[in-house]
Amino acid sequence: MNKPVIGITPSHNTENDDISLRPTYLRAIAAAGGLPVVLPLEAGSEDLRQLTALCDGFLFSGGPDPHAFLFGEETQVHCGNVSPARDRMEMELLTQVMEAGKPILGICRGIQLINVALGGDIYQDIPSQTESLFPIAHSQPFSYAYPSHHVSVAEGSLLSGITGDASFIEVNSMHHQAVRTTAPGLIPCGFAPDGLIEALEKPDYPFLLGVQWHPEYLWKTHGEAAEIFRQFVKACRK
Ligand SMILES: [Mn+2]
Repeated sequence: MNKPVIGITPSHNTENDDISLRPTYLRAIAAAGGLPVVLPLEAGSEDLRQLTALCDGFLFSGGPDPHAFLFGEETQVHCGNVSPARDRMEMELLTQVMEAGKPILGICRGIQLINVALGGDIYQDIPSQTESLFPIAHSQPFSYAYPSHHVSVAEGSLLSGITGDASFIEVNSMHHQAVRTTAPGLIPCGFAPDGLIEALEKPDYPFLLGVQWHPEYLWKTHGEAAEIFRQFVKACRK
């Protein structure tokens, strides 16, 4: 039986215009039974349409900050690097993939990109735009292979179907931006102890899950991280 083909959006080095992808994304998808392929950044509408038809599911990977113009703001002083080329490709790809109704997994930048594309917005910089009595290091000071904070999982959600009995899971954290206003049609399904939204899903869609953490660094040691990839690839089989 052919494996589901999972198209993964690439990282873009805006200094030298290279694209790349950390191999742990590919290994996580492969371990879950999928066949991962890295998508090209330079693909026009027609090419993206063909790629949308070719792949069975799409992973929107981590990366730089979505440009503030995408959600109607000016760039603030603590915003990080951006890639307009990647913004364009991913925004257009997401539109086409959603028209086709194919499964979508967003990781880190991915959850932010999905939320912005569907009409929500994000904090451009968590430390300077939020005040919490319970500060959490969302840019963790140690290896991504170790979890650094917890996420509480909403009951009855797609995510809870993945995490099973565990309603309070351990995640890593390497983001300085986060979902602020949730886009229409999306619902938050995971929260950090400081209240930040760490996961989003779309209940009326075959499979659309965005997570703010990086399960691709945890899948070997944390069952629910591996299960995110397994359930995603399973949805792509249909
Ligand atoms: Mn976090």
